[in-house]
Amino acid sequence: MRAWPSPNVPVVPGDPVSLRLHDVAREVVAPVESSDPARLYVCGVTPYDTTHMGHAATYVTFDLVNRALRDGARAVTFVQNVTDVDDPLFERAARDGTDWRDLGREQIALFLEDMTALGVIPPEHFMGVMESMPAIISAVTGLVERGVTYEVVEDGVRDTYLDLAMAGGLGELGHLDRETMLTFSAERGGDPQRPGKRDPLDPMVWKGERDGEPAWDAGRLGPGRPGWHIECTAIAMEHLGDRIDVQGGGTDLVFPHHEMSVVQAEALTGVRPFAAHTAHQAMVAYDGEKMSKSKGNLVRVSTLRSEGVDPMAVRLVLLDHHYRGEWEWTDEGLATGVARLDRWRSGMSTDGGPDATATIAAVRDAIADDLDTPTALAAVDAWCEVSLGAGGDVRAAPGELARAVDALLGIRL
Ligand code: 5CA
Ligand code: ZN
Repeated sequence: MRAWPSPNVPVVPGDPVSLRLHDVAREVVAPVESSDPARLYVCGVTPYDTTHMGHAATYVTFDLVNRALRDGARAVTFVQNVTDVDDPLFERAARDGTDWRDLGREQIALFLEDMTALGVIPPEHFMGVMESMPAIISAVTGLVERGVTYEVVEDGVRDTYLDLAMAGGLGELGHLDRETMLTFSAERGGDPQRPGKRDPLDPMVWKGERDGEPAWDAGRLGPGRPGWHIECTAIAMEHLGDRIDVQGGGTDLVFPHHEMSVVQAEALTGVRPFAAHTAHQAMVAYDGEKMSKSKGNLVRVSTLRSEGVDPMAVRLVLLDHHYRGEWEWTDEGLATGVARLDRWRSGMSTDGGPDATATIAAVRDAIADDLDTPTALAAVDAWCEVSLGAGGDVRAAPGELARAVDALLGIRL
């Protein structure tokens, strides 16, 4: 489907710094290897209750990854899915007495507006499940042909599961004990209690048609719809191939979603590891709990926009927190973002200022160091402090720094 429009990304003077990013599989901060183009896959929204600050934090974080790679003159192929066919979407539509397709369309439109306002570079391939059905069916069929699936039949309905043991076993993404995996599986779309499964953790890859639910024709699989994880495996592989450089999303996806996506891809190709890096945005909280659709404790980007809050101030609030630390959205945090935006605008709209070379280098260094955005913001704050105090006589400096802040941090002044 059509993504949102691309912002203009200026070229930054000086030398780019290679990105080092935490990898949850290896539990180290390691360089993102320089394949060209770099292949970035970020799990997209399930289109209801979009776009809250947790979603926004995730997409701004991976936008920084995208920008850091591009700064090094590397092409990036960025792919993102939209889970436009899934149980939570049907449930919400049923609750609200609306059609799930209409709900999806309306929420995707809102998401595009929010991403545009936040200055996120759009994916090259922005793919819904419905439009990716041939690729998904072919991935499931591929697993069946490799003999790593089995069926569970109940009331004449035939569901297909991945046999984890035959597929090579679970990877080490989550570093979790089995009990935690079972808990997460039950909480996050799995069905560990279902009788007839070989391993309670085996994920469903194709769900046979049920009354009143949408279904697609899938040859030997029978009519039905995809399981959740196979959607991301298939969409990533269709547009990026057998390996990707960065797989991203929030920490709530580490298990089972990313783990299963990887196991499925590796079972299909035999190429390991499928994802050189897997990185996760920590959960953003509100009112003392993870901001989540199911709890309803949401602050939406669109609500703030309609209240006249500059989306760049929202982006500055998100960047004020390191992506690997959990944090809570607060009114005070927003006020800090608004004030900082004001100060940066004043500091960078002068006729001249202190030389910005070292500040630009500091911003680059901080981002390259596992996206240390608080340090990057502090470097720009310090430059503004001097600019608005003692001033400076380098005519090009304010413009240069403004362009660097635009390109590297995605803050348009
Ligand atoms: N469609 C699936 C991924 S394939 C999904 O998880 N959709 S979602 O709408 O629930 O979330 C979209 C993205 O936002 C995911 O990457 C998720 O990990 C992230 N996310 C959700 N809630 C939060 C939160 N409170 N803090 C940070 N990130 C979050
Ligand atoms: Zn996903």
